[in-house]
Amino acid sequence: CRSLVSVEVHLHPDEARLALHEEALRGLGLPPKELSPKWLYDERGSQLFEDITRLPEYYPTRREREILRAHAHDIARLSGADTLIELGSGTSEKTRLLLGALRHTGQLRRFVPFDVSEHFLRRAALTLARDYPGLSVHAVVGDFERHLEHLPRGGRRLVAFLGGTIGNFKPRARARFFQEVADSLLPGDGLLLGTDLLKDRSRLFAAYNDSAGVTAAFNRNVLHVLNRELGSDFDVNAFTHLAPFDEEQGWIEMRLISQRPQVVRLPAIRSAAHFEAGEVLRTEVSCKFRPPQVEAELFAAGLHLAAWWTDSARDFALSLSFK
Ligand code: AVJ
Repeated sequence: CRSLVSVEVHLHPDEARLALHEEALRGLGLPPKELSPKWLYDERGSQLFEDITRLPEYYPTRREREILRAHAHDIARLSGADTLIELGSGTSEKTRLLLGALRHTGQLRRFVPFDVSEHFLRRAALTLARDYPGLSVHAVVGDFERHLEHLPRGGRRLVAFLGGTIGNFKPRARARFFQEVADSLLPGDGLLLGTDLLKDRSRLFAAYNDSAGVTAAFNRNVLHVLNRELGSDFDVNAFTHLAPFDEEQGWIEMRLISQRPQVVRLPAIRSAAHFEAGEVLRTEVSCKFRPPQVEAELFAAGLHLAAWWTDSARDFALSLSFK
């Protein structure tokens, strides 16, 4: 049978490595030191994140799934989409709930997974094309902070950005991202956005400081990534994990804390990083939202809220907005 799978590449491995080099040079030179959460997701990091989603303390994945199970058909009907574009397409389970509902409307034609990992995308694309006969799968390899202009055109499109990954952007980058999404959409196209909501601080804390230490391993893994990609010599065991909630910023901040003074060599960028005892390296922020704030930020970018769903505990929310 004719294959309906195609792949379009806007981000090559060399470019990704160069981006990491530039980022590391900038971020490790800052006070306070920081890295982009992007580098958390090598193969082992992606596996550890999968493990996180199954932890008893980590509620977002389960809550979002609950919402999608209950409302995928409403989403499909309201969106009227024939094309589903998934940014940072994670596990295909949530994708399948949406594809199933969109297929049910009879309009589904195309699925566009958009992700940085070509390897991962190819695998997902082939599996989904096999499981949804007649669906054309067009994978796009890119960074959704830089390559949104390459979203395929045509048809009525629904862009899904799930999991609460929007929380990884700080406010300015978030506004820029919403604007870029809005600019790449046409009237009638929609954005399905997953946002984690503000809640009891002890539950927030527990979700990012789990008792089994999986999040700690996930966080520390970024140092292995740097050692591999930069030829650096981070002593991974000399850093501990802590992810406090910052009340002022409204975000969880993942930190690696140097347990002793140390100098880390960074050969690939001909540099070195000095850490004092107790010094913090920030590896991720994860913003938590109030619904009216999300609506206002979407509106500021020209995206109009059409519907809003939460789970039974109001832990997490999905919003559907249109250009
Ligand atoms: C994948 C970005 C949604 O912020 O909750 C999980 C990543 N970090 N535990 C999140 C994460 C620590 C996750 N996102």
